[in-house]
Amino acid sequence: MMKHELANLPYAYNALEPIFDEQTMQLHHSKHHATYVNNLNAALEKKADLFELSLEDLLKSLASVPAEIQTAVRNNGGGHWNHTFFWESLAPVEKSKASSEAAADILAAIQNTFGGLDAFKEKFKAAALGRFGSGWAWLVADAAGALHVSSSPNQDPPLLEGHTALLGLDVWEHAYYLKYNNRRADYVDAFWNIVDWEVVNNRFLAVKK
Ligand code: MN3
Repeated sequence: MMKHELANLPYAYNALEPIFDEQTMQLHHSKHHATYVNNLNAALEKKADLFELSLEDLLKSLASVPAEIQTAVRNNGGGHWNHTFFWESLAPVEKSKASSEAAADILAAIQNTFGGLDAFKEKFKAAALGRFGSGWAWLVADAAGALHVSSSPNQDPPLLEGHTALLGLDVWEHAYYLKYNNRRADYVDAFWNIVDWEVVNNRFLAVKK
C-alpha cells in the first residue's frame, strides 16, 4: 500500500521572492498542501484498495469512488494534484525570464488562439478575478488539443472536465493574502514573473503527441 506523499518543492521557500514571499510559500506548502495530502490518506484508509491507484487515476475514476469518501477524495485529492502541478509550474524570476526562449510551441499556440500573449493574460486574469470565492484559474487543452482559459471552484482539477492542465493559478486567499492582502488582481499580474514557460511548453507538446 502506497500512501500519498508531499514532495519537497523543487526550489527553496524563498526562491520566488519578491513575487511569492517566503512565509506564504512555507505555509502554503508545509501546512495547506500537507493537509490535503493527510486528509486524502485519511479518507482512503476507509477504502484501502484505492491506494493502488495513482492520484491522477483516482481522480479520473472519481465517479466510482464510494459515496462516503467521494467528496473528501475530490477536495483533498484535487488539492494535492493542483498544488503539486502549481509548484512545478513556477520558477525564480531569472529562470522564468529565460524559460520563454524554450517555449516557442505554446507561445505560438497562444498567439494563434487568443491573438497574442497580452490578450491571453487578460483573459486569464478575468478568469482569476471572476472566480467568486476560492478556486483556480487555468490554461487547458481539450481532447482535440485546442487551448482554453477556464476556472474551477474549490480544488477541482481540470481533468474532472476532461481537460489537460497546462498552467494554473491558485486564487484561494491563502495563496496571496499575506503579501497582496485583498488585491487578487495584483497577485495575478505578479504571477507572470515566475511562470516556468518551458514546463508549460513541455505539457503542451505531450498533449500534441
Ligand atoms: Mn492553495
